Amino acid sequence: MSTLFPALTNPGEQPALRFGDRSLTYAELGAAADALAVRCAGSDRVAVWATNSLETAVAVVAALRAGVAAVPLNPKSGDKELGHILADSAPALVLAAPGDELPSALRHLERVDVDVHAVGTATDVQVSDEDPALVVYTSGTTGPPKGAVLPRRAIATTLDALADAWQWTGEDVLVHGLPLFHVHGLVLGILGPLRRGGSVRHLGRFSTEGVARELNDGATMLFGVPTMYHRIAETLPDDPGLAKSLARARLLVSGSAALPVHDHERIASATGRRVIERYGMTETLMNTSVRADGEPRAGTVGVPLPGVDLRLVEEDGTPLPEYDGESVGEIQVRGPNLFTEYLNRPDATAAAFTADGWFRTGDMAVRDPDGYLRIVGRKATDLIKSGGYKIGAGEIENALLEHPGVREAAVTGEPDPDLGERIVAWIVPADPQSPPELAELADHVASRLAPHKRPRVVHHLTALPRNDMGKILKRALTHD
Ligand code: MCA
Ligand code: AMP
Repeated sequence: MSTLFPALTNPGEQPALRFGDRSLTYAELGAAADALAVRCAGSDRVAVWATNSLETAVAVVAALRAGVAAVPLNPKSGDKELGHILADSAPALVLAAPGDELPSALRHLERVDVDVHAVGTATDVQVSDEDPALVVYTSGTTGPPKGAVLPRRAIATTLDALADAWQWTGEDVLVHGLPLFHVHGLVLGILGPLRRGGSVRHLGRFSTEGVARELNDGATMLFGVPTMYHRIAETLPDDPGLAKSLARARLLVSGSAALPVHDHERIASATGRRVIERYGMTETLMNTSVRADGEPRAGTVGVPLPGVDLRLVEEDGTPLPEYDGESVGEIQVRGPNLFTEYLNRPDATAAAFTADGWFRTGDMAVRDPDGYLRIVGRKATDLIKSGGYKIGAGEIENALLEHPGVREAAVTGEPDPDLGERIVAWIVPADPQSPPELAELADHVASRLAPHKRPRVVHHLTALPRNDMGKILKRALTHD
């Protein structure tokens, strides 16, 4: 396959990456990645301690240059989540920034410090399009997260399709503050600019001030989850400077969850600019987008990207022919943007596809007469999207049940203006006289799984509503 990063073939002094006051040119990135690639070579997989740093970007590029799959780890993962990911993905090494303290779950692994100023030379590595590039862990409705194996082909294809849809070139300068252990922040937000030969400025952590500063200083594109655009919309009335800087951007892109129409409209009326949405999934990378040369219509995720086959199907799998803005079906996709498998989970991989090779997204949508897709819901009620993170109710329920004060637990999502949905825990305490409180349960889940999976609300009940078969009736869980 041709290289994933043409700009690293004969790299020059143009900027590639900037995190705060630290930056690398393409020449520096190539040299550092090549030095590190030698250490990765020959492994199947390497873990990357994916802090929001230059080191993470260099580590992932190095693994890709070595033809080795990178497994990005959320540095806030708790013991249980980390233990699962390490046992499942069995990385040969962990790549981390010098000085970063790693938790004990990682201490059995050989650690290689990422030196962003090292100087190596490219070695000849045989790689094919189908070789795994990344293994990204993603939550399901039950059980621990599954590792989606993303081949090099999928990454190249999705980024080139987005380049077509967004007129994305090496002239673009992207700003974002997304985490680097998921597809949005890593594949779109770091590998995207590098494939185009452009540059990215990462904010370290999202802030409206950081966005305004970079857009005023030459950044052309902003990527964010809806929570970030919601915070921008909330800030705009008191911050005319923010409106001016957003008006300068060539493209404002939202994804990972639905951006409410109210936030779309508030941003458009304050800045004169419309946010465009694209729709993707860890397993499929990007499927649809509003195009830069198309009509930016609030509440839609646009049209299928080049190379993506997309259909809506009824419950029984019959394709829906309608483009009427009303008929709801499950989105199924096919194309070179798809993952190959869930690592070590042939059962889950098989269940995710139809017999004729379509991937079942679980997202429900309608199609407008001109092909624009509108997502209207999700098949599984046990999947929660909070702050753009996908979180499985079952995983949190299992963690809650490991708390000594919890006898029974059920988890649901409820609407939240900032996070989209917030996690709600319904608990039957072991001792009704001293039920475990929210802070304690939140800490318990945060330290086992990850902070974004912690419940934000807890209700104490004397029993969970169940049907005759003993199954919890989540729809009966309402608070009055
Ligand atoms: C709070 N914190 C805690 C606890 N409580 N830590 C430990 N234990 C606790 N009990 C910490 C949190 O870790 C966080 O730290 C800080 O307090 C604030 O917490 P929180 O309110 O949860 O965070 P936030 O600042 O409100 O986060 C909002 C956010 C975030 C920045 C929008 O949700 C985010 O980054 N979302 C992006 C998700 C994403 O990239 N999804 C893409 C996947 P600290 O602030 O230091 O972290 S989807 C995807 O990839 C597909 C392909 C797609 O379509 O894009
Ligand atoms: P993840 O599994 O974390 O990769 O999240 C993928 C899911 O995020 C999809 O299945 C959708 O439910 C949701 N999603 C991503 N982008 C959008 C969007 N623009 N609008 C609505 N939902 C989205």
